Parts: sequence; C-alpha cells; structure tokens
Amino acid sequence: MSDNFDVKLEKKSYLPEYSYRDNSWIGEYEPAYQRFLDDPERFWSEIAHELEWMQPWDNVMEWEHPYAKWFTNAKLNITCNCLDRHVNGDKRNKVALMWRGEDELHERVLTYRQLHAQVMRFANALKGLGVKKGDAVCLYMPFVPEHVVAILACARIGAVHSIVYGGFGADALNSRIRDANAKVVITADVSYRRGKTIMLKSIVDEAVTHAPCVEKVVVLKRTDLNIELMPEKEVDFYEIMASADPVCEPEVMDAEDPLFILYTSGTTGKPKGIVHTCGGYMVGTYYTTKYVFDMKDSDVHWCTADPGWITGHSYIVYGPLSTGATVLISETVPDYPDPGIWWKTIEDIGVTIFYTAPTSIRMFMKYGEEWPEKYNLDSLRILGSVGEPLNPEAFEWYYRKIGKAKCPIIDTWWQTETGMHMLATLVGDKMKPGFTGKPIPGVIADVVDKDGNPCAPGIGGLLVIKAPWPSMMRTIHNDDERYRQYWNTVGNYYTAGDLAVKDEDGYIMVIGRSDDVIIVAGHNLGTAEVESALVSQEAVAEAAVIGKPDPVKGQSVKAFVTLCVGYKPSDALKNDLIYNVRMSLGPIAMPSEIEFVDSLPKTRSGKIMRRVLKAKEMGLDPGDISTLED
Ligand code: 6R9
Repeated sequence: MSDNFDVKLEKKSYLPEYSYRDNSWIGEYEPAYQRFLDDPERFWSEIAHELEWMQPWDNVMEWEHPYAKWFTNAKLNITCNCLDRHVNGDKRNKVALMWRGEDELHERVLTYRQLHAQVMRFANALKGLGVKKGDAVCLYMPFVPEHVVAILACARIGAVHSIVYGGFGADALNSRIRDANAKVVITADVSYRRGKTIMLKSIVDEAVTHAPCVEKVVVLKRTDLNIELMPEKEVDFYEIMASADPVCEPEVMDAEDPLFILYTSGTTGKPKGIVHTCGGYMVGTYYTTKYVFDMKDSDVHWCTADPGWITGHSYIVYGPLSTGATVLISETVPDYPDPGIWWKTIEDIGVTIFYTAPTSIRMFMKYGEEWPEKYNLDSLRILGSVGEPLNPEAFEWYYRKIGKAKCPIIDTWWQTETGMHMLATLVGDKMKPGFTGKPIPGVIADVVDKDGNPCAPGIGGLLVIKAPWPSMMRTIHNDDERYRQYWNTVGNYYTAGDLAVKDEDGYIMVIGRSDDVIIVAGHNLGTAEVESALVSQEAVAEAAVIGKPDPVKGQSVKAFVTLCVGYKPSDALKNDLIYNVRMSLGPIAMPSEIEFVDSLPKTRSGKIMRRVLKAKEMGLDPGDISTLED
C-alpha cells in the first residue's frame, strides 16, 4: 500500500421515523462507550454477570500479546444460558425456534422446553457414539431444526463442532473434516434447494472415504427414500435419540475451552479454521444481540444466513437463544418459488428483526419493488445488514422499500474471527449510507496507516482493533502462526485485512479488502468505492473491480458488471458508465475497461471473489476455490 489514499465521503445522513430504543440496559452510545473506556473489565463483567456460570472467574481478562484469556478459570456451559436458564425461568413455553421449509406447508415450532429436551437427548446419543469433551464433530446438514439441536448437543457435552455449509462439495467437506479431525459427521439424507432434492448423504459418503478420522456418521432421514445405512458405521438420527437418556447434565466447560471451529469464507485466500471458546464467545454474542439488535422479549428474529457461516452461529443460534428470543429459521432461498418468498414469510410470521446481506438486497433490487409491495411488512422494526459494504443505493432501497423509512438500518461490520459485531450503527443513531457506523461500546477500532498511525478523516487506511474483546478468535486450528500474523502486522493491533475510512463523526466506511486494493499512479483505491459508483447507475445490478498491470500507471481498473433487467450491453453504455465514475470519483478511479458478465464469482455466503476474476484475467491459478458458488 502506498500512502496516498483519499476517499470521497458523502455527507447524507438519516434518522428513521422509528428510532426508539430502550436505554434501560447499557444506555446511550456516548455514555456507554465512556463507561467502557473508563473501566473495560467492569464493563464486560457487568454484562457477563447477567449470564449463568457454574463458577465465577478470577480475572475478566489476561493478555499476553497476542493471546488473550477471558473470564479466567470460570466454568460454564453455553447451553445452560441458551436453554436451561429460560426453561427454569419464565420462558419454558415460549417459542424458541420456528422453522419453514421451502414452502409454507412445511413448518415446525419448538418451544424452549422442547428444544432443551431434544438437545439433551441428542447429546446423550452422541455420548453413546463415544463422543467426548474436546472431540470434534462435523455437521453437514440442511437448515432444519435438527441442525440447531445437533449444534447445541455438541456444546452440551463439550464436543467441538465444525459446521460445514450444506452447499459445499465432497472435496471441501473432506478437507474440513480432516483438518478438524472430526470423529463423527452429522448429516441428512437430503436437502432441498429451489425445489430440487440434493442427495446430501452421497456427498458425505464420498467425503468420508478418505477421512479415516471419522468413526460414525449420523443420518437424519427426511424422506421415505429409506437410504440404507452401513451397519456399525452409520446410524439413524432419531433412532439413536429414541434410545438415549432424556436428561443430560451439561459438561463443565472452562471459559477458555474451545466451543467450535469454523472455516472462513476464503474471499482472499485459503479458508482458515477459526477457533472460538466458550466463555468469551457467549458474552460477546449475548451482548451484541441484546444491544445492537435491541432484542426484546416480543421480538421475532430472522437472520437469513445459514448456520454454516459465522453469522448463523452468532445471530441465529448462540446470541438470540442466549437472550431467550424467538428465532425464525428457514430453508428458503430468496427467489424461489418467486422473489416474494421472503417478504411473504415476514408477513406470515410477523418478523420484527430482519438481518440479511447486501448481495440479497441487490438481488431484490434487480427484481424490482413490486415484489415486496405485495406484502404487509409492518411488523418489521429493525433491519440489519452484514457481509459486504452496503452501498448507498442498496441502503436507500432497503430503507425505503422494506423499512418504509421507519426502521433503522443496522449495518454491522465484523468477521468470523471477531465472533461478534464490532462496528455498527445503533438503533436511534444517525445513519449514514455507505458507512457501517462506529465501534460499539466494548470495541476500540481505528483506521491507521501501515505504521499504525491514525489516519485523518477522509484518508483511507487499514481497519484495526486496538484492544482484545471477549469473542475474539483464540487461534487458527493447526496454524497458530497465521493467528499471530493478525496481531503482528500493524503495530500491536489486530489487523482485520479490510481497508476503511473515517469521517469527522468517527463513522467508519469499509472500502474493501486490503488484498484487493488497486493502486493507480500511486493512489490507493478501495474496491467498494468504485463498485458503489458503478452500482449507483440505473443500468448496473452488481459490479466488481480489479487492478490490472499497467505500464504507465502501475495498475488500471477493470470492472466486471452485471446489468439490471431491461438493459443490454453496448459500447455506448460502457462509455456512460466510465464517464459517470469519472464524474463522481475523478480520473484515478475511472475504469479503463468494462466487461459485461451474466454473474460474478461469489462465495457461497454471497461475497464477491475478486481474486478469481483477477486470476482469470491474468491467466493465473486462482488458488483455493473451494468456497466458490459455481
Ligand atoms: C460476518 C462476516 C468478514 C469480511 C470482513 C469484511 C466483510 C462483513 C461487513 C463487511 C462491509 C459490513 N464485511 N460485514 N464489509 N460492511 N457490514 O461476514 O464474516 O464471512 O468472516 O467475512 O466480510 O470484508 O472482513 P466473514
């Protein structure tokens, strides 16, 4: 990265009509943040005290660069906070999970009592297979209630879960099983996607053939296909549950015992097995669910992610259940059987908090507002976004067409590695399209140059976190050296690998991954800025930009563009697009080449993989593409 990095900042900001937040808990942003700065350990310990522990901690935090321990020597089991606490309290018969399949004829509901009972039984069933505390269990499942049961059952007995998204192929599954050294794999006969039946079990068959660590495969039968199970090795989910003991005492876990391993999305490199621990992760996800989403007892929370991503771990399972929320889970994709399915679901169920990704929002924009207009979305009170920069056009659309200008848009920046939300615009705060927001109380974030000095407002740099937080990853499985790099790249800070810029109010805008930065004539360009300028044009649905070697400028910008329905590629359109980027960002950012494409390469979690475009353009090997969608 060179030092030259000016970013154009728009000055627009909004306050939604609805901006009420209940400040009885942590309080308003400024005083809460100040309280945190005055005494970080007290801040976190007050939050942790709201949860149940089997034994209190000696110290809130112990830090020996780059290793942190949180809530030292405390004992707990996260499932006691997600289940027992509610069952023994006033939420025994509250709905914990509502599930919808690909159509509304397939629905299931589990109360906290029912979920608790199933988790205990399945936990005992896993024990019966020989799974012990510290063993790794791989989950490769469709998004059905049993998936959540299996996750919590692992946590109940102290097994380390490693969830692999059910859309991955056999090779990707195999490498993740072997890296985690999984003893048991939990799967299902089939999953459904866009009306098609996917034979999940056959993919597992292939994946475990070359994974000698796997002793047992648990199969959830969803169909009457009655697939045959291999005696000794393969067992039926409900059969082993039926013969298991109904009561499973929670395993006593140390706060620093691992809770799970999760592989990153791999937008910029080979996926890494991120390790999270029990205590800190519990506190971080509980706190952010309650504070950032302003979660109330009456809320119905719908996060459209899959449990295979960190967003599913933190904001479908552990965060919402630890707050005792009602959680909607759904096997649907956004546009099947039609692009109205999610809006219909919100209307039917009465979803109040909706959390999705910019890639979905941009897809809905492409289909047009007539789809959400068919449904009554009045139940919504909070809209969240995560995964990529929410470009101002997508923000506007989400805010007006879905939130009807009354719901705050809570953009949340965080990572698999951070475990919890780090930057966000909070309910009741001014929203600035394009900006994620400020570090939440508990987080010290900044934008710095490569020597670690803070950048002035408007000057882009590296996004860093300056102090440890409870739900930070503790290591990378089998690769601690890579873990240390996160904390040893810029000063003693945690480097997120993202580029960002701050404005005068301390709002942070993420402008791309640092691996994707384009340097034109000594000026750094974040990919998000140029892409956002392209997407702001009516014809453009999505855009991805890369840097290409240029004899004069070092690099030049090449843009890949998908068009909205009704637009056709032409040279005139190309020139228009280039001209408009030039007008909004200046000649440096002007693409020298535009290629119209039907779709962009994305990870299965919906993030654009620019390195794949770049490799293809340069005729190079794209590296690890196990997370690529197509
Ligand atoms: C939660 C999750 C992390 C990377 C991160 C950044 C991008 C996530 C964002 C965002 C801009 C946001 N990212 N949220 N960029 N605005 N609100 O997505 O985790 O899969 O590990 O990806 O995603 O680049 O570094 P993960």
